[in-house]
Amino acid sequence: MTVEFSPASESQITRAIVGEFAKEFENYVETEVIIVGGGPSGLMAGKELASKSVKVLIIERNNYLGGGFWLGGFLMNKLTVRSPAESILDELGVPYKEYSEVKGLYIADAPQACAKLIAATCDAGAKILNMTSLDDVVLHDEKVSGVVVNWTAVSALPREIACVDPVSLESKVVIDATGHDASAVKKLEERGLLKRKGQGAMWVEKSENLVVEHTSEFYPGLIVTGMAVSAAYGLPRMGPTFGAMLMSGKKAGEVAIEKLRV
Ligand code: 48H
Repeated sequence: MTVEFSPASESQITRAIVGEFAKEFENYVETEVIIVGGGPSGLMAGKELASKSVKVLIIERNNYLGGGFWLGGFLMNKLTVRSPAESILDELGVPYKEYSEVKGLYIADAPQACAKLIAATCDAGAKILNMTSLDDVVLHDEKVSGVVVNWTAVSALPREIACVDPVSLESKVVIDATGHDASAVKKLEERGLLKRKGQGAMWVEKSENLVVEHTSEFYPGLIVTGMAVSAAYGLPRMGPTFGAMLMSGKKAGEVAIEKLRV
């Protein structure tokens, strides 16, 4: 097979990347919602918001999206959700089956589920900044009004050459979807503005309902979702099952939309 690719020079390819990135970045320096963390809860929140035409940017410190959603648990790539969260797998078009031993416990292939969630979030129109880490929050009149970010690579530099100042991005609402770390919440705690209760011990029967129930504005301008909810409110953990992450992300999107309407 012979293939003739259309002509383009090296410099034209570089210009295409730099030009498009800079244009998009400039456009999202001020946005409606910033989501920190591109795991299952953050992606789901991004999908929910973008599908309702909200201008939303997801900031992810890794070069890949998906967080813990690529693996079901214990390095095994089968993931589980409990009813009623299979409705979200339906929404995403993820094939799954009911586990033969337990009614209402569903299993899917994690790579397929994660890829479908990422695709759905991008298709809905959410924009992504990869390799970008939360450095701080923007705080105006006791309200979170954006984030301070830096390239993730900067934190890997030796201290003596790491004088790279971060930049700020403004938004009406910030969603902390950074998982167990609850990184944005932590920034407020460091200033004595609130206290994280810290994630509780494992109790799957209780935890998933509680995480979805507590998905809310934890501090003016800052909504928590996913495992950041457990860390903020001191709720039990659920281990390797993802229904609450997906449903909490969807709810965080809904809570943000309500806030934007006020
Ligand atoms: C930019 C950041 C920063 C930062 C982190 O860990 P995640 O998958 O989080 P959730 O809450 O969507 O899902 C949690 C789930 O994966 C899990 O761990 C469960 C269900 N555990 C239960 C249990 O009992 O243990 O994704 C968080 C994302 C990741 O992609 C991080 O790289 C990213 O946030 N992130 N991005 N700046 N400071 N901190």
